[in-house]
Amino acid sequence: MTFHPCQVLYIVLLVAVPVSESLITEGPLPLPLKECYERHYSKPLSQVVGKTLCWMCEAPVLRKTEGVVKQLLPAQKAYIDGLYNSVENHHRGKRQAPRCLRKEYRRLTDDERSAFHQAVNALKYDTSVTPNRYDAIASLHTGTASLVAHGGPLFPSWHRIYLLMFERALQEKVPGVCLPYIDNTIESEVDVNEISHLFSEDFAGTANGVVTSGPFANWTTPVGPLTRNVGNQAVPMSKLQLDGIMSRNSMEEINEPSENAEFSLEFNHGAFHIFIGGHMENLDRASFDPLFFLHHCYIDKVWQLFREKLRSIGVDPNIYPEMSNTPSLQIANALLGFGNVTASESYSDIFELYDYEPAPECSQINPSCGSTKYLQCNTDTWRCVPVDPNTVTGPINPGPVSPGPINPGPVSPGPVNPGPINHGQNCSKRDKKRFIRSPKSCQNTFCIDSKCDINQWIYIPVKIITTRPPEFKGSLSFPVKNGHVETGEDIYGLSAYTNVNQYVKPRLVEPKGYGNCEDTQGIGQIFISSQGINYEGYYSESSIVDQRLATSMSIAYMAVKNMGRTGKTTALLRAFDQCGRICHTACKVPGSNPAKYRPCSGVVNITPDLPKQYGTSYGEALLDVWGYRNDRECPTFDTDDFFISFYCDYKDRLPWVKELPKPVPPPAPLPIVTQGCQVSPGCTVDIACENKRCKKYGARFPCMDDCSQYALCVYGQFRSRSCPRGMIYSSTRNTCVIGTCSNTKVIGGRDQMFSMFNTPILG
Ligand SMILES: [Cu+2]
Repeated sequence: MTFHPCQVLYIVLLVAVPVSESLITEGPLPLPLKECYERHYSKPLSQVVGKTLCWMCEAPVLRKTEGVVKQLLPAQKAYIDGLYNSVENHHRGKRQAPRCLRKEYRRLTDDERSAFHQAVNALKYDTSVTPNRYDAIASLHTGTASLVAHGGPLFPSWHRIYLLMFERALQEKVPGVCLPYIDNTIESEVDVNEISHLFSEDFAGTANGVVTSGPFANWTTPVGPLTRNVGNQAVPMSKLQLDGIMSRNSMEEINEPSENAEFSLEFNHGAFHIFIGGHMENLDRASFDPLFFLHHCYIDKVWQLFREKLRSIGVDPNIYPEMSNTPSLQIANALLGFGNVTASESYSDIFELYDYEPAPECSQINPSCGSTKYLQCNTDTWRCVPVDPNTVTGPINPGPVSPGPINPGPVSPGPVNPGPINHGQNCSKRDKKRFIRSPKSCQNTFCIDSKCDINQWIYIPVKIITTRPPEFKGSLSFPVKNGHVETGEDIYGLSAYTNVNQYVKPRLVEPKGYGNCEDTQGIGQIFISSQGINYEGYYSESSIVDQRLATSMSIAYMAVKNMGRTGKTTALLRAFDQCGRICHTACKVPGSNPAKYRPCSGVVNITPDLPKQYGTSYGEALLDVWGYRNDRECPTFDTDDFFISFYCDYKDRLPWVKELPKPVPPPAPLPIVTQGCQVSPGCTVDIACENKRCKKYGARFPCMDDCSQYALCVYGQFRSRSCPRGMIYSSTRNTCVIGTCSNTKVIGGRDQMFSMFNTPILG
């Protein structure tokens, strides 16, 4: 008996292939991530940029809980404790340190700037603490140690004290040196194709790729060589967003978990992390790039401005904004991990140990931005903007305003033809419309759990399906009808294909983007990433897509950890377009042939079981998709077996959670009118109320039974609040003041507060 060759193959396959699920399977979202998405589901993506929203949810909860640095070594701990004590001694008045004036990075004198760089490098190359002083400090911002620092009201104050400790460490190396800040709103004005002086030799060095120039050139970190991908994805916080934060009137409104992400300081700070990319894009790695400290110095400056605003409207910024949904690691009595300071104490003004030079500004009367070399005044907007280092000839600062508008004025009507790209002589006179956003590449560190090697990674082919974006004005391919060219809309435009229109148009809701996505001329760029859930590793990649077409497709290869022969890899896969708008994830329905796709979480589990759906190298993954049989034929498209697809189709809600059912309002209770209103077992206020209900948001009332507590009206409900230790609530001043309950007299001076560091921490 003979077998046909196909039958042989069939039998062999039957024997060789174990009954197994598909190699890649869909996993559930980690619970904290799901909860974060649910919290923000109500926010239409037409109002907040999806990428920043996702970053805020994903960055703190995804990393492996042990983090990069598992635990501080005794010598590291001693060093960190010493830095904290030095901060504490400063505000106790024991240390006569000069008060720092923190300035914009570009407004430092050359001497000040080199002193700062020298101090940072002195920490980096001081190995008296393993692996060196800089990395010992940076490792505090990793793993569980920094979970207390993100996703809640501890965000601004934890980073404030962290910056103070870093500044102390710098001063131990170069006396008198102060932290500079990078004004995010200035950097947000840079054209997408330009790089400002910030990334020149004299400042932070290399913008794209491994950092090989500038003061931090060739730095190695515990998570690979220092790397950046500047300008790939986000635009830093703009003046408009800053104004949004500053328009709020309570600490609760600008902190996480937020009702309105657009007013949240933590939400808005994320854009700069994504903008820098590389190390800065991951919370576990960010602090290994010195830009982290300059960025957070600016965030601290914004928080300080906000604290001053609250003071000016009679609200005490020292009161910790604990809310009912505050993360448990950040309740008022939680410890920060520095000294014995608690969350509620961290809001105290005793940590206001420095001043900020105002952000660079210009006006008709004073058109200088305070830097002759690096900043110039845009006389259309009267905003300070960076000088473009590549196009500058002659004097840079306008001094007396030069004649003629800086902006090109109204853009000429009609279809935009890019023509030859013109890197004009004067940066301020260029026509932005003449620039095409040039695709940028991503440099990866290939690190997994601190080991950096490309051989630890495997590649999964992924499919990217794009829809023509809503803002794309069209190509220059126009329909001709009856001999007439109709220049209204190109041949791929919505009016040209009404049969497709019905499917495509309802999806176009114009989600908010970063604003660096105009003028792609149809050349879109989709950024994809994988972030380890059961390992510490991150990979980013991008794919160029044809956005002129109503629908088009491209293939990319996503790297994740090689699970080895018996292990399992769990990772979160995400994609965003060049404006930071979310691409939805869809997974192949198991067993479907031809392949069908259904919406999925983007979490994938990968095991070494068959069928193998990955390549151990990029080349192997490519040959899974494309068949090369001989060198004369075109390669064939061999598989449509992509486990995951990204649909970049511009919907306006977070795709990975369902809207929560609206809570059913409880039946109207019978009015219970009591003499006082009991807010909590230890706090009754001297007004009548129904079920703790209150009217005026932010209104405060003293608790009659405990002088250190007060009731605060938050979203229509009274909640009891405690003053920081050593303080009592003063109903005359409507705020917490220094004093004790037995001695309600307000004691002047601040020394009273400092005893808190000597008392054991309760709770
Ligand atoms: Cu942080």
